[in-house]
Amino acid sequence: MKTQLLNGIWDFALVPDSSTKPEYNTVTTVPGCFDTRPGEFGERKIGCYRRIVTVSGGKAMLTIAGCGIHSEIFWDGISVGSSDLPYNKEEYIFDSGSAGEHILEIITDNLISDDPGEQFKRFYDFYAFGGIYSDVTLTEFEADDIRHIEVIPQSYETGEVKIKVEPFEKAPAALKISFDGKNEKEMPFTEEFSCIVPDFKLWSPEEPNLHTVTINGKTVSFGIRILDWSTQEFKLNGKPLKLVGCNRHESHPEFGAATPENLILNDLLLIKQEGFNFIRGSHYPQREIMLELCDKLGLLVWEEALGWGNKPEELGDANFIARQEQQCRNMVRKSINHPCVIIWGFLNECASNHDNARVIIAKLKAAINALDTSRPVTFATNRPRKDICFDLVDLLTINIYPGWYDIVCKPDGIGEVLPTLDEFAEQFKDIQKPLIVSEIGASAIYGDHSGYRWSENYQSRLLETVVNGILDKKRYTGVALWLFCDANTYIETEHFFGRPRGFNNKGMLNEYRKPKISWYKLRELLQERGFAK
Ligand code: ADA
Repeated sequence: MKTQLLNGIWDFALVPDSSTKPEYNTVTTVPGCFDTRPGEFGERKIGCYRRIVTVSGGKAMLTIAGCGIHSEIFWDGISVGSSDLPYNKEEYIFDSGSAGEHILEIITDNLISDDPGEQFKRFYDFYAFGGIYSDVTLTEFEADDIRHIEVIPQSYETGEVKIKVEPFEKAPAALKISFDGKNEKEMPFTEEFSCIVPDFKLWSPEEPNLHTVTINGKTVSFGIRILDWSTQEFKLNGKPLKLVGCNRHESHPEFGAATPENLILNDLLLIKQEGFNFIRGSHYPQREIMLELCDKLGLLVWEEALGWGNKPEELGDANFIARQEQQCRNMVRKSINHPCVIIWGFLNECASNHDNARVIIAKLKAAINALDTSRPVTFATNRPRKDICFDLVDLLTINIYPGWYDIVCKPDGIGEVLPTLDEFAEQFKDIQKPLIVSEIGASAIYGDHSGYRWSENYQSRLLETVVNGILDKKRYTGVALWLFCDANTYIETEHFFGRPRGFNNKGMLNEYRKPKISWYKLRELLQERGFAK
């Protein structure tokens, strides 16, 4: 098996529609978003990427770990696959032909269509970037090479794990297995087996110990930790967790969704230094480097499939449902070995007060549980007072905006925060599921210190009240504040009225990661409360 990383410089053309033939008269870099190129922001077009790839010939798998809205892949001019699942990691298997040079083209757009089955909608409150967001790799394989390995921890007391092994096309005769590169053992092929990890160390936010397993030359990293969400508490290795964190978009004005690795690292270090232990990866599958870093830094992650405010007609559309199911399967397959991922989610703020939601939510939960039952599954609701789907999922996760949207014209809405938290604690007092505020926050324009709504000080007062409230109220298992940093959003729809500068301005930092007042104040608060050092 040989894997080539195909990142770097590619030939490039941007065309307005599919009837225009690309001329490839310029270049671009992969990963990269074409609508962050000078002069192209806000353009909805088709990005055409081309490069030469040298292979030994035979079967190959191309992996694209996330790209724009609709994509099609061509090998020597012949289509080898397509995707309409933005932000998803997808694998394409094809015959690469004879040894030597071949032409690989990836055609990927940021065109938004109003077809109900589409996964990215015009009304989503984050900018739909175009381009290739993440790594592109090509793996040449033999039929009995190992394609995929899953490691599911079974016990934090014994270090037992269940391992699933998937070959490309046919089972190899034997498996050669070693943990942490030591003591290789051989056994006859089996698709699934349990074993004890030698000299195991547990993974936790405080001590994020990782192990590796190598099977027939393929290595994956994993961590041993067991989650328990069977009561109102959320436990990791038997110890209750209080989740205190923020939502984060993979977004930057200069890089779009193709954020550089170093920027991701710096964001995570900021989050960790702040005293947060939890990130909700809103609102789409996360980049692998982000999850790898969270594994190593001991940050806990909620990962979710792409969805936002989906309406009853979308929730009932057969294509929409099938694509959502596929997204959930892709996400679990991609991330199952990451100990940092502690929650699977989907359909942020869908019409969960409508019957159509019950059908799709049950299907997505089942699609995830068919692959993984070691983590809780949920969706974030923005209608907790009239939601009819709470019984279908494992957690109670609510997006609420007391003091921001949920006020009319009082001079100051911060007084709404604690009573609202009390109201939901009371509503859910008898349900044996953890209760998490998955979004809460207020907009603040960077530099506005007036103290009124939209100012940094108002946002800070609101978020401080929230964090104290969540830490004081036992019924709450956690909170993900909205939002880590300001992020590009609507410029094309009427929603721009609520999004000055074309940004969702509820960040605690601005889009260039410059702190607002809340960032400093919350750090002090989290230090006092024993979360930050
Ligand atoms: C919702 C939504 C977020 C964002 C937020 C806001 O709760 O889930 O993506 O749009 O509201 O800023 O209004």
